[in-house]
Amino acid sequence: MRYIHVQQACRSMLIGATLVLPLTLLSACASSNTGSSLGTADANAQVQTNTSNEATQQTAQHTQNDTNSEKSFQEWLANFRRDAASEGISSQALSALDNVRYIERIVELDRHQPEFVRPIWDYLDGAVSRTRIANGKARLAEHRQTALEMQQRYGVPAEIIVAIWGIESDYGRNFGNFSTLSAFATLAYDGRRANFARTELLAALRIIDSGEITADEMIGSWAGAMGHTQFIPSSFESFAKDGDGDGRRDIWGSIPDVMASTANYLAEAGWQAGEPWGVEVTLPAGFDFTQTDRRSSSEWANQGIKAVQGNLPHFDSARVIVPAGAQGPAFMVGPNFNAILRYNNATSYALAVATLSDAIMDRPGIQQSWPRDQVPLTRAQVRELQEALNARGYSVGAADGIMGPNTRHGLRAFQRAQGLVPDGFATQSLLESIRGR
Ligand SMILES: [Ca+2]
Repeated sequence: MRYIHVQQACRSMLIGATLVLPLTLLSACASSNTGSSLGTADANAQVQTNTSNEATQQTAQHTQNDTNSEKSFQEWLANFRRDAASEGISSQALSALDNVRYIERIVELDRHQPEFVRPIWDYLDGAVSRTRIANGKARLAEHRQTALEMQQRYGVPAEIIVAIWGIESDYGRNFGNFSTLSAFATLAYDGRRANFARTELLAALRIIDSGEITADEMIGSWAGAMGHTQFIPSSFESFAKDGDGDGRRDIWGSIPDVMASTANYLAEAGWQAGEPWGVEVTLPAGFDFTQTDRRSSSEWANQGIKAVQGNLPHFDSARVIVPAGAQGPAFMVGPNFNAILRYNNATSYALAVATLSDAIMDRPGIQQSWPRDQVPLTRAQVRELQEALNARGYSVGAADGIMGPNTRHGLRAFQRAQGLVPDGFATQSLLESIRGR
């Protein structure tokens, strides 16, 4: 749910600029996703220099497309309504579908892929900013009793609960203003992730049926993540908790419910009470980076791994990760890091939650430097790398432009075969070297 914050900023920009050039504006939003405020300025300049003729043509075309889409969307919705009725949704809840709209912007956002893969240090700079840390301390002070109560109940530390809140919705200041029903109806109709969205739309209607929230109050991100905790409806059904005991699980308005739901999610994801998320470590010279399996902290210590500060915590089962390769910081992460990954399966996300929680408690931040001079690969370059690895027999799956686990695994094997440090981190120089072989 990382780019919700970006999308929010862009949303107000879109409203301000009317519908003249939505696609240009959206690409500007994507560049702000890579941390560039210049993209926004460029887009504004383009809107201002756009001639009124072009604007009129584009608006006319937009309206025509909207009319066609709207007509077949209403047909789709009528079919869905019949199916939902046969699956037991009450007619009262089904009446909420009367106000559901097809939202073109959601389809555009869903189809958009940013050109650059944002480096982890760039993401962390934004996600764990000084303001975010200061606000986290203030929120923890304000809700300390509630947070400690949920820590007691679920075994998840108060500062982790607050850190998730901070990363997911900027402590509730920014959880999105899209109708969840319209978001999932649009995504289900659009078809790219139809089954997922349809399942979530049904779950959303069941939640409305339960009386815990009205359709009007059920709001969240364009992608359907709801309220302070950014739960999709199926997660809400499985994990949301009534923290204040009023009989409703209100992740939009009740901070005790928000905190209980987040803590319960992490507890269900395997959070181990009393264990840290992990620790920053130094690796010995000649460390074997192909060791991606889990070992106990004493086994890692036997290889010469040390905590950057203090002693290694005890883990029965921990991984060593180098999110920016051998030239960047290294971490030993335990089961609680994996629990955070269940909330959002991205190392950058989990590290943001972990380091924000530490900063809120005035624990030291990451000590080793990120390789900030590395120019990130574009998506096209990642695809090129994937195709090159596949062509050389390192099967990494479909070339989708995303550096996932399979790509990193194949990359490590290639690096090792070439006598390079097998850290699975893709750089421009690595791309050069694979082009040359
Ligand atoms: Ca409640």
